[in-house]
Amino acid sequence: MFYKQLKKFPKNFLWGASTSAFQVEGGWDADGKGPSVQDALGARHDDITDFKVASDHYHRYQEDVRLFAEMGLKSYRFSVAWSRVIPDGQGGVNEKGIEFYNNLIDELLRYNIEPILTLYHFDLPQALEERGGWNNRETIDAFVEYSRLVFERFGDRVKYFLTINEQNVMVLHGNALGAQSTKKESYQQAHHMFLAQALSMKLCHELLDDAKIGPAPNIISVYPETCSPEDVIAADNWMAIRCWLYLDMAYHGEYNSLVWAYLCDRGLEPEFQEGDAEILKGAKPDFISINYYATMTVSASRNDGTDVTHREGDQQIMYGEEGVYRAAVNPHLGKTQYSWLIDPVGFRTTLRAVWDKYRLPIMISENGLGQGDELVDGQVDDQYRIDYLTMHIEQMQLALTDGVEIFAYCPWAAMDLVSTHQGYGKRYGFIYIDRDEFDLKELKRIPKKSYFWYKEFINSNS
Ligand code: BGP
Repeated sequence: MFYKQLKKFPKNFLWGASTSAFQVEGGWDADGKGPSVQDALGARHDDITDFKVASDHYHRYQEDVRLFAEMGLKSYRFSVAWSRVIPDGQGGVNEKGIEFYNNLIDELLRYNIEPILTLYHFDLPQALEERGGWNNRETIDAFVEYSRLVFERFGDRVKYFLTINEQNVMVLHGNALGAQSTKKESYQQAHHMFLAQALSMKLCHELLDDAKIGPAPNIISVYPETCSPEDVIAADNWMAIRCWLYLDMAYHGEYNSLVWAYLCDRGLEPEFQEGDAEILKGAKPDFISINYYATMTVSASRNDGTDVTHREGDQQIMYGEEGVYRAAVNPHLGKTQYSWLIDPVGFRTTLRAVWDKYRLPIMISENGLGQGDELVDGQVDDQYRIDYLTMHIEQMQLALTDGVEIFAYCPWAAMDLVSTHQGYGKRYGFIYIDRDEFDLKELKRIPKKSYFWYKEFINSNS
């Protein structure tokens, strides 16, 4: 299908950019911050960049926000480090931590940049982890208490909240993020997170009249390798397990029936306590946020013990699962330097599918290209990133023309930051931070070519 004319992005479209606390802030123990699971993970590996200093945004947020403003950002998506504001995860509040986010929010608003606040982005307070983390139902109460604090202290100025970043990635690939859980435990943890999310969304609506809140899983399209009906079913299975479960829970407050059947069949179904079903149904999101990087392609499981494979460097972390799916190669897609697939058309497909299923406005909270950018004569020529983002924005505009309601685009990342598991050399930002993996240098901020491109783009589209 083609259009003679494409729909224009609305004037108030929230062109933005994203970061997360543990990847950008540094100041890991500054002013009373408690450790998070990410700090504990860093301490276990001295061969990878740790998050102690990261991009030192904690100490340089004013300079950073000024640069965001000069880039013309209309929104900025960041996360609050739970253990910065409640060092033990539950109980005492660290006013210094609150002050940091108050200052950051005020600074953003001074430049008319809409703050978009993620409550929880991979950095559970270590104190809670030591008490069982998400296996322990007390973590649900702790999350609700923490949400209340965030809504009460920042809700007078923040209008958009995201609950949990990429819950599906934490559940499916928790090991890559430092968790060591069995599959059974992972689904019990997921159940507790669903409850925490529902309670937090409900509380947000009770406390704040104007605020909007939504989930932020990593949502993609899963293609069948061929038109064999078995491959199609495999793609459908994996799409339900990997993606729809998380949005269905946020929206319907009910387990996707296919996924529930799969969980029961394997003895992975979580334990429900009395009242859980009501809690899950007791809240609805106002919008859906998705992180999109690339699609996946799968074929039918051979069920012969060979489905599970590990493809080094592959973003899809395509392990496969006996009886469910098998990783397949998509010969139609290119890859980034880090072997992540590039599929802008899949972005449009994904946006259409999410809109069709839920009919809620969509925010894109992540999308971007990680590359080992180089600083040459004081400049970074990241034309590849401009090309990547341009292709995705074109497809987003097509989706908009298809009728999908989209209101925000916040590519990853506003500035260079530490990758979740591939160090500082893998850069995503519009702003280069001059540091190496281990040599912090002066952490100078240097706008890349993509910074000037995005500035021009936002300027002519708003
Ligand atoms: C998403 C995470 C982000 C970010 C991004 C890039 O899954 O929400 O925190 O890290 O992916 O991934 P990576 O850092 O592994 O390259």
